Amino acid sequence: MLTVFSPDHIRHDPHVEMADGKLVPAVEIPRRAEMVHFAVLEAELGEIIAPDPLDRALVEQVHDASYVQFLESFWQRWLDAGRDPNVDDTFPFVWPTPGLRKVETRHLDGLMGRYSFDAGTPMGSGTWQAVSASAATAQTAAIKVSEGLPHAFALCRPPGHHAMPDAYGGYCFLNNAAIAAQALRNGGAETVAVLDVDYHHGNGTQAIFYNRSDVFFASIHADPMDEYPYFLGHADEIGAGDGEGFNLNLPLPIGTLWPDYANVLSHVLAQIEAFKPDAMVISLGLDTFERDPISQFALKNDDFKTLGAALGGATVPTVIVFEGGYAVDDLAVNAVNTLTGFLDGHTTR
Ligand code: Q9C
Ligand code: ZN
Repeated sequence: MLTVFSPDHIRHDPHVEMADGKLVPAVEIPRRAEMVHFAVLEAELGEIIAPDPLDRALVEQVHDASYVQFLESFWQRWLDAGRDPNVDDTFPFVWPTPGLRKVETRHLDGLMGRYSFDAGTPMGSGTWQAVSASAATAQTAAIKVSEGLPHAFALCRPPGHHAMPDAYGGYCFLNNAAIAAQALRNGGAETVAVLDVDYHHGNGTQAIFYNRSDVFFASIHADPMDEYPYFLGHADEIGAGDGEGFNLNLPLPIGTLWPDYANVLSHVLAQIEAFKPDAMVISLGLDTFERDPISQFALKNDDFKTLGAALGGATVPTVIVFEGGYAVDDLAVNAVNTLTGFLDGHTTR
């Protein structure tokens, strides 16, 4: 399997994050991607290439141009405002919730709130370099699949599935999976299915495609009644307008083990098959693992082989996009288990 990877991810290097009501050590750290990169090399999964430059027009098919401009200009604005250049972790603290106005303020604290939805996502000096390389990674993998490869692995960091059309959050800035899905559409796929198996609901991907019937979004995740992102990902969200019936959420309880997960997964895969997509994107979060430090499902190392094989059974050209997963020392084995399981299971029709 082709892997796309950029070393530029290390430019996003947060040290602390806001969680449990206080600053704690950051979990979305460079070593995550380094571990998976090393594992892919060592397992000899195939060629590893660097991404092509990011196509801004593609990004603006799934994000607002003003939001992308905010991300790109953030650090220069920070410096221009005379703020501490040695801080790696900046956080918003005020948001235009309903009743307030989404004003494009002169003040950076207003702008950060305007373009975010949580305080749990640090930004720093190199965040844009890493974010744009991560999005380019998804774009390149999708184009390779459009050009005829049966599958490709986009080793993205930072992750993307929480990123909204105009807001960052959940460690995500640009929605890599949405960019991959849109690139597959542009490359000739009439219909694309996005299957999100990260522990957390992919609120950003859902929001981006909620009114569209050409991209079917399905997600298996911890019940947002009990888990981040709380305010999206509930089972009654089925899509709207043209997109009604093209969004499927399967929330599962805290503590879910592989057998229950597997049952729901086969149901979702049957729904996706009924949709008859021309191509598929998998948002691959490895935070369903039993020892993930911020998550509460209980998949074991070997379960990821079975997960991969089930995903590979879908028989359509597939882009696998790396999302969450914070048990850093187990990311290597869990990633390779999923990818090799996928390869064992995959045949293109
Ligand atoms: N106490 C992804 O997996 N905050 N994002 C968790 C833990 C947000 C996870 C707080 C978690 C976001 C891509
Ligand atoms: Zn996650």
